Amino acid sequence: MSEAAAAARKPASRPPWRCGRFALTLDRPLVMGVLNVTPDSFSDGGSFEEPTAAVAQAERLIAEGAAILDVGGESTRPGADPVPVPAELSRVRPVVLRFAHEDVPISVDTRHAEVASACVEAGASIINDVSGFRDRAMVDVAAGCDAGVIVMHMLGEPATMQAEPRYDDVVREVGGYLVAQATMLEAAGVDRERIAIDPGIGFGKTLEHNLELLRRLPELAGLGFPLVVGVSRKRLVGALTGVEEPRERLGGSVAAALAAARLGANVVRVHDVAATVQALAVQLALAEE
Ligand code: HH2
Repeated sequence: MSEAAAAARKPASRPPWRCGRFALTLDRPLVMGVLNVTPDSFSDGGSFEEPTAAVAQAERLIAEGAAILDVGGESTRPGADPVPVPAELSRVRPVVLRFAHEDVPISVDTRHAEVASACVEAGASIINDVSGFRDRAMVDVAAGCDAGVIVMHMLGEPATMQAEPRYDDVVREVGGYLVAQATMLEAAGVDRERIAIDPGIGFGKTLEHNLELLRRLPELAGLGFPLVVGVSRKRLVGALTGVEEPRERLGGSVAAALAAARLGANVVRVHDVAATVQALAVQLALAEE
């Protein structure tokens, strides 16, 4: 193939995603490793609740190739109990502080402005808000710092989101919501290059809604923002495979991450970093000429 033809086949280059002191290049999919410092997360609750266990797991995820570490202190599984802010902060802040000066950006997965603010101060470079910056105080935190932000779509609240979710066209409605929230953030003073979007697989969606969102991911990738997708170990994988135990959903989770990356996801949020990094490397090599 001629050089000109090769250049023509290359995906259009995107500006980097600006996240504090990091500028994340998006010419290949990035793996975001999940660290839940919680007693009750749906797949790993209780495993990394102790600070030493949490730090050891973070080190492991980074060594396995995570390009971003996503640290959460409150489970958002359907029906989960809300966690008081001081408790959430005491779970996540030590991990953020420990990794604040490493080469991997730390993302804080929280719905609470006080937690986001304290973690950015402690060195976090990304605010990952599963409630999509609906809370004005969270918008103010984002506008007052230079962290990257992930705007995720969730229908309602974790306690009620799976009670008969309905959409006319799930992809259009989720995409429209994400663009509206991103536009609102820009108007509030958050630079566009800092904003990423996420359809929120499993957050107020039936199996069919989730599948439709994943199959039509190129439509969301075309909205002009870095696209984050999290399917890892979720109920969708269990429903398609009959595997009840979330930790045993590795094969399905890797397949979903590969598909999401192929269909336009820039960041895949996963629990099993090593297997996903390995699978993506092979997928990428096979797509190259
Ligand atoms: N999924 C979960 C939590 N945070 N953030 C983004 N941006 N996208 C997601 O899909 C997403 C998310 C749920 O997974 P997990 O953190 O493993 O479970 P829990 O909420 O029970 O802690």
